[in-house]
Amino acid sequence: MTMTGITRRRLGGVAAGAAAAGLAGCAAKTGPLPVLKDRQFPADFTWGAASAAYQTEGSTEADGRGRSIWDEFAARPGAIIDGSDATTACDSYRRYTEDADLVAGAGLKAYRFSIAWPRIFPDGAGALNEAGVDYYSRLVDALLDRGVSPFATLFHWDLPLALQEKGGWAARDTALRLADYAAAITARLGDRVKNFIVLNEAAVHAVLGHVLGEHAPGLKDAALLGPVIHHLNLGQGLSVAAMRAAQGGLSIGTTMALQPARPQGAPLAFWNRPAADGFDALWNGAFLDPLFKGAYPAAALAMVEPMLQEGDLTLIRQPVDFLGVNYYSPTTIRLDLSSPSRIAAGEPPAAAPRDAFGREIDPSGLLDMLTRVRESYGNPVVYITENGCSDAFSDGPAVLDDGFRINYLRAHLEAVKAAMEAGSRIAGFFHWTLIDNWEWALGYRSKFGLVAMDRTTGARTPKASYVWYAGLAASGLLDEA
Ligand code: GCO
Repeated sequence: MTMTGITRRRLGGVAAGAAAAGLAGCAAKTGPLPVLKDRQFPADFTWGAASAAYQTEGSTEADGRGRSIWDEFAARPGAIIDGSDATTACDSYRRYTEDADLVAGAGLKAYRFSIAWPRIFPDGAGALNEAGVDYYSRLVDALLDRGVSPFATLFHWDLPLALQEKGGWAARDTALRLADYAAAITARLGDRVKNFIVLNEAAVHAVLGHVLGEHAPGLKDAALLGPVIHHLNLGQGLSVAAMRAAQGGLSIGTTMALQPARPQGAPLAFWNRPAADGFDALWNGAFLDPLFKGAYPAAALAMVEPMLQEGDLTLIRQPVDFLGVNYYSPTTIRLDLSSPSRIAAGEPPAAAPRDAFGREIDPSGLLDMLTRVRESYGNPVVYITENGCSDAFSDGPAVLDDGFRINYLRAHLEAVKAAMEAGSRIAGFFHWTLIDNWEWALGYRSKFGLVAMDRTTGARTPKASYVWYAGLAASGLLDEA
């Protein structure tokens, strides 16, 4: 199965015209949002920032860390747009107390980071690397000392290379290894970390890593999609069960990249509708349905069925304490009869505003997904675990006076508030991201931070959005545009 023209950037809109769209585009919004009753978030709403190990830590050879699939992928000629790698990134492995200061300095009460599996199990399984655990233990203590709750993601795409060599997520065994790792982390950090996120955006990892070859492990084999989806889901279920068995009192969730799939030419897009529905089933339904309903959508079932073993769907349907929702933009899909999947990236409406990164800006897509989670999946507690926008592509310094980012955030927080007023149980919001970092295949050219980083010195400089977000976290009152 191929999905014509679908790339990381097109998933969030369309690449063409990104530069031309300019920063001014970030100010606009489309799609009807209901008028808010008020703009005050509850006092107990959690304001946070999010990051990921591979994008920030650097020190990829320190203290016995094993190799990850991203080390291998980034070294391939042409894999990373600017030829960079993440061996330094934000140098957070050494500068984590500065990061913790920045989180606390903005008055944020939570920090979402991920744990690098290859630091804990350098060979993917077997002997645990104490020095790797120590790093996260120190990071957790630094956060707690500053009154910040750690939210730890267990798998943010950096699989130990040794597991990939045994088949990676196409192999059922990887799901069992994830559960071992989850249990080990719970035993070591569960005394202080109360909030865990098992997977980050399994759909992105499955599709971009295994079908499109744009992310590690860089495979282009559509036949892997079913096995990878199912084993990620299975690993999640096994992990939740293992963590609960290891310790009570934890709040355990998982994070999905939820994107409404809109048929090109909507609202009269009946021709493209089946392709959009097919994409939705693979991208959203293949993860939401097994978790909350214990079943795969029909379009996904055909792919995963050969891997399904008795009891798997019960294991996957482990109750979670919350769902993490990452949202950046909707995606537009068209029917492509020349593609075996019939799914192709479409063109968003011509008038749709774009961010400087080329992604369509439409907070109504976030409201749509939050509404669907509430109405179709039993209204679980939700944290928005990522939302934010990038500067225009550039090898130069970040834009410090980033009013476009404030506008983007304000518009998406209006969607969050609208969902809450309609009954969604949304407990918090994590800005993606704290510090400009290594944006996967886009290297250092794309910058999403509240804080800029000088790549030569590592010095951190808060942007206007950092000050704005700090004000919001202090009052909980969303200002008017
Ligand atoms: C994601 C990622 C982040 C990206 C962000 C911006 O989960 O998609 O967690 O790693 O950097 O989405 O593209």
